[in-house]
Amino acid sequence: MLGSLTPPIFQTSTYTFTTAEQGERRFAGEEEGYIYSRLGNPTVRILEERIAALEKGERGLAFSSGMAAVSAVLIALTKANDHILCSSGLYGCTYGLLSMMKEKYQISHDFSVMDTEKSIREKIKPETTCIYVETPINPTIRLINLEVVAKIAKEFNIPVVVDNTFSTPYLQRPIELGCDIVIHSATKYIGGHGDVIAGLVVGKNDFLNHVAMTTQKDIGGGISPFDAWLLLRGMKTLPIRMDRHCDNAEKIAEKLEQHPKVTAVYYPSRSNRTEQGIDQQMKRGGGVISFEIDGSKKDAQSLLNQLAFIKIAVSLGDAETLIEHPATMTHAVIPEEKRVEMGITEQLIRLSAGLEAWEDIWKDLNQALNKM
Ligand code: LCS
Repeated sequence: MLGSLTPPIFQTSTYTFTTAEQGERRFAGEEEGYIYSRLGNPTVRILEERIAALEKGERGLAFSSGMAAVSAVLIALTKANDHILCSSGLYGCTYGLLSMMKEKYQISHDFSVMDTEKSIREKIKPETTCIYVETPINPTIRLINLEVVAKIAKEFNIPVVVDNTFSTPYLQRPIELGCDIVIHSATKYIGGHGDVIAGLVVGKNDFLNHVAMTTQKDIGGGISPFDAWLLLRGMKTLPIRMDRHCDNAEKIAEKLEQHPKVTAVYYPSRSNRTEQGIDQQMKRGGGVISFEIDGSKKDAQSLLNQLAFIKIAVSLGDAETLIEHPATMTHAVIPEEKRVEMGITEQLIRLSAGLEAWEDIWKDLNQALNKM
């Protein structure tokens, strides 16, 4: 715009009409143009076009949080008495949303490990209107073969929604694998600097136009122009940041596997990538590693307390290395029995490798593990 390299921030809530008749035409959809920033904003529009291009979808929509994106999509895809089939592991608040939808609107859900075609098919019901998966799953880093899920979903004419937060379009593009809708908590790698809460959705024009005019417009979880601008800035460095996150995570995963106090390491390029025949799905393993320690909840907490360089914090995908205890933090809302079934034990720790020198990250983690 006016030759500006960086998109300007259109920090405006509303747009003036030259005449009352123009206002009428805009509201009637007979004339292109902005009306009100909850319905559309030029800075936000640039962000939506860029995420659609990166994910190879027709249209993008931006939201004020990842959860605003998840809820707008799930509410748009369901009505009372419908059913959602989910990966056997989801971010805690997504689980919370599904529980609320079940309690208030009788929209039921089931979980499937989705490791075989049978495990998917047997959970699909006549009232299933959506398949919702995370891969890698937060926080167990289990993977789901998206091509297999998409193939089966097509037979039943059910849309597949993929939460691509952990991978980003740099590492994995679900739409190219046959899935229908992609969601991001852009708070994570897309923003990349720990300074914004935001969500993104990409998919076909028909469905996204419907979301824009219903669950986005009327529930009102759109993004602010400034937050959109922060994401546009973050996106510019996405590939180099992702490669560094992956380099660091690969090194830390390797070191963790050799540590006597660590009983299991979950990281895509090592433990569970080739098993399911999905080498091609992710370009690299991503920046998040989960691991189990030989000890109790108290030991897990004392490990975190011993760290000096690594920050104890939820979220992921930031420049700083962050560590958390899913069972008592991000996934604490999931009832214990269900949580353990998902593989979220009290021994499980999640680490988001930052952009620092990997030696500094490992030095701190190693000294804390040794003291545990
Ligand atoms: N989807 C996934 C996979 C997530 O990890 C999160 C947040 C969300 C959706 C929701 O996004 P938000 O509304 O926070 O932008 N995950 C978090 C986590 O693991 N730690 O803190 C937040």
